[in-house]
Amino acid sequence: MFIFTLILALVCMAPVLYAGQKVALDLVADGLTSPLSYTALADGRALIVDQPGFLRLLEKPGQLRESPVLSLVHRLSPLNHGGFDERGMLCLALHPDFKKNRRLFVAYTAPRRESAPTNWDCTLRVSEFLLPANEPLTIDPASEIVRIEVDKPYANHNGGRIAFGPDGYLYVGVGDGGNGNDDGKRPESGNGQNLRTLLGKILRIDVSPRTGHGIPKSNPFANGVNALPEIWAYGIRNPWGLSFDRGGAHALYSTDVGQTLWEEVNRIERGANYGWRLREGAIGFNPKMPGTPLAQTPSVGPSGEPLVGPIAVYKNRNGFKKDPEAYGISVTGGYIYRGKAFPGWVGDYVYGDWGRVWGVPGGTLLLARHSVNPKVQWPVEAIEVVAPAKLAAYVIGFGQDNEGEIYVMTNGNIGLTPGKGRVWKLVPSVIAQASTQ
Ligand SMILES: [Ca+2]
Repeated sequence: MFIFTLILALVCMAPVLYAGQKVALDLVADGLTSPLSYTALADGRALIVDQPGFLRLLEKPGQLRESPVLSLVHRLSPLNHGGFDERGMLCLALHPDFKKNRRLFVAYTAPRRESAPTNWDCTLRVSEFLLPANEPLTIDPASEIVRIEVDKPYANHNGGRIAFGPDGYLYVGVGDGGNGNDDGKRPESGNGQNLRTLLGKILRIDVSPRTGHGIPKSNPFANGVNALPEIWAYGIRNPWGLSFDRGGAHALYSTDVGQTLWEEVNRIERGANYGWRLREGAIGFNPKMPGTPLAQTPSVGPSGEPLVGPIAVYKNRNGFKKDPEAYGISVTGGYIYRGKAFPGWVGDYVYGDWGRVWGVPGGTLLLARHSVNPKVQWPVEAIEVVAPAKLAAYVIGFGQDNEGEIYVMTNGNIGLTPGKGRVWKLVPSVIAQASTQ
């Protein structure tokens, strides 16, 4: 396997094209397994979701509290610790009134529900917990209130990124159910375009009821006629990234992991169809021949509605092996930059790609430069990491602090190996070099 991987690496390693942006990475947390989300508290501490089922408290840079704030190890679906796995504890979001009500929300994969077909894999679950204010911060798992559950046919493409909007509603990204090409284990495969399933969608729910969830009246299919009322947007493959812009128009941005040829960033609008699996990126997709785009790009969905294209795309290395602008094989979503450390990035989308070659830890940081003209796609460029000398890890998530500065989460191993997970803060390369002298 190692030899095979090595050969793959040598064959595929065309140099990445760097347009000039450089960063240094300050290590702020070490000793994790697979950190997937970073959420700042008002006092400057941060809550980090570690995929095997732990919510950890970062007291300050370099100081991770040993005992977890919350353990969901015994509520997760079984995980494949030795190999690659997209299941586990996935994301955290604080209620908009968290400072007063201490309510927080966690997305994770739970065991398959009794009501799901026996050959399905697991359940994507979003639950609420209460974080009492007294120290040491600890969550009683018994405070769990299940808000929404989505049955999953396969182990991959869970989505599971969640975020509260400025409207106070909770947005939940749900993948197409997995395997590949949106085959979905359903007679009518193609979950992304099927409004009768929550798979392959961005959902919007009201978490003010005592249990479960309510449907905001302004949801596009709120009446539930011919579509499930939780749906906010559709035509999605695997939304591994979901964040609201903390400035500007507070728009919602999501990345969608591609199948073979294109990785994409979407600005998510009410009721819009983002194309999967009629399209991948901005081209027509043929599920029977994923490497060969359709001769004609579809422009409308099943009801004649227009398909909404991504705001930014880049090539997937599986389909464009020697292209220096094929930055990797799976997009990892981040944030619109509103911080101070990188004045030239304000309004741009900072994100990354998981890795350039399957099995070789080596992700890439990316910047999509905002385009003022809505008809012009945002140009994408790779950000060069100058310290450490190389990013020898998979890029698995991004976070943001109270000042709008960006954090990247990495896993040095393809599997869930304790000690391989790290959290880094993006800092200007000149400052990092000066501070080490
Ligand atoms: Ca799309």
